[in-house]
Amino acid sequence: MKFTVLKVAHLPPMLSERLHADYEVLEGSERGDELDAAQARGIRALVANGESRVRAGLIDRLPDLQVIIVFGVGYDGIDVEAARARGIAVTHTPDVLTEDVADFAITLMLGTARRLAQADRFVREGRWQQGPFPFTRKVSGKRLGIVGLGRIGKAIAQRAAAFDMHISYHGRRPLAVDYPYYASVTELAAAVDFLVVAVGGGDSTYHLIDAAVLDALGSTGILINVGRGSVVDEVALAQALAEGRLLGAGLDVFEDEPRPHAGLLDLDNVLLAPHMASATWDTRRAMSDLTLANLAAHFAGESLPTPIPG
Ligand code: A2R
Repeated sequence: MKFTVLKVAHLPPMLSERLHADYEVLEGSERGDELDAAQARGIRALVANGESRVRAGLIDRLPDLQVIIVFGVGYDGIDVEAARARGIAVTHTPDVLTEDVADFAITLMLGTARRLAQADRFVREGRWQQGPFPFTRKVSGKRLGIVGLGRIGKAIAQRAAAFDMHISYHGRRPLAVDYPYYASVTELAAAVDFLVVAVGGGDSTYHLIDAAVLDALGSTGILINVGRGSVVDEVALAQALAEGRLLGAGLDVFEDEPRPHAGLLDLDNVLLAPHMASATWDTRRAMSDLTLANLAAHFAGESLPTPIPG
């Protein structure tokens, strides 16, 4: 007998195909209102991605739901309280994507400071013949502030150390590391050249990077976000960039994906990426394997490889 799984997100074919081979897969929306009661009954697992919104309304429609499986490390879109109240487990895919996301944070930092996208356009559009490309900003040896020194934040620090950067960080509490700790994110921003956001989403980090933090980072500062779009006040960011109160930004995540704030699209001092930090073949394969391993462990009655903490 195949167990029934509800898929509410776009998943890569390498995962979807294996899901379809091993399970009875129903495709649904995040609201689930296309499911009639008979279809909803019997759904034991729900597969989402890191951007999915799985609210109490959907959970309530699924009387037999036992586990929510997230393809991604962030699970701020899942109503964890509603799931826990029903004894529904939640899993995600930490660790396997840490290196790629850290690599991409460094890519955005270098790309923004050295204006790589603009340089590419400069060559393609034949502007090189009229004169040299304007000077850019140095990265090596500069001051880097990391907001969220977790798995990804630490991997970013490791890479930045190879660039002789001076690293400091902000989190909810100081950690047993040698980098200077700032209890205030605004004070951290005032003390660095580059501020990299590597925290997850949710209420506790909503607009943590606001106008005051951006002003503290200042007209020579660069903001990088590989955490969650909701952490940065995008309207304030677009204004700061447009007015030159912030030098630049490199963003992989946005408040309303896939629609970055319109004000950002016309700016020349922001590097935009389509939430692709973990999107390499190797890592998406590893994330797919871990997603399936969590699902299989659940149905085998074994302990889950990577449940969310708490
Ligand atoms: O505050 P702590 O000690 O729990 O540190 C965590 C920090 N963090 C926060 N920092 C400041 N204010 C908050 N309200 C807050 N909440 C959490 O973020 C920890 O150092 C870091 C998250 O690290 P991990 O849980 O190890 O997650 P990982 O794998 O590094 O991924 C971070 C996020 C994901 O949630 C996705 O949204 C994105 O990166 O890909």
